[in-house]
Amino acid sequence: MGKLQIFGFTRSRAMRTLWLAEELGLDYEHRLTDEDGLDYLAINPSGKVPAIADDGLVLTESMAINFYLVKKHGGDLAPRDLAEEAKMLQWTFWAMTEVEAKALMIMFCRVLRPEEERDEAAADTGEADLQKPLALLNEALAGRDYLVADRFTVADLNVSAVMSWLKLGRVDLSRYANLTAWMERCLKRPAMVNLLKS
Ligand SMILES: N[C@@H](CCC(=O)N[C@@H](CS)C(=O)NCC(=O)O)C(=O)O
Repeated sequence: MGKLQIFGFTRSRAMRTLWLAEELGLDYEHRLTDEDGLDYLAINPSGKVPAIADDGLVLTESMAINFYLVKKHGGDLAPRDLAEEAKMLQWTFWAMTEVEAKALMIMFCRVLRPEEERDEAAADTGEADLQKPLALLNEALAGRDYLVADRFTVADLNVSAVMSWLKLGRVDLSRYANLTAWMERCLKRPAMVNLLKS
């Protein structure tokens, strides 16, 4: 049996898969796509990260990878029944479709692009558009520590990984107390903190 291989640099969407692998205590190999002798396009023809290779299975799409790994290895992060799984998928799809693209756009327009290519107006519009989804998430977290169950699950990991782009994009979250407390709870977990040190 080959060791699980996770492809993609840490500060990318590969982070959510590396984070999960750390949470699950998996024995894995972290590989970069520009590694000497590696034909990454044969693994993922889009060239994007992350991808994994596991026992002959090659899988792309960060959130599909995370559901595969958590269901394969089980434990507290995994769904315990169909209803939990459905809610975990619901929140994961929600983050990907309602938040991720805008969060990335803001991060690039405000912080990551070279100064002369930044676009504060586009970032401000994106931030205004995100107020509804952010208020919804904040409300969903009222009176609870985690999104789906009374424990940290793959839903919290997936959604907070998307939300972490907002922090990097300097989006003002100060009016969303439940959301910021939950993000702190998730993003300060030892597995994530250690990953960011590496
Ligand atoms: N929907 C994909 C998106 C993957 C993606 O766009 N990854 C970025 C890094 S965060 C990438 O590889 N970009 C390089 C490129 O577009 O060529 C997923 O969630 O895995």
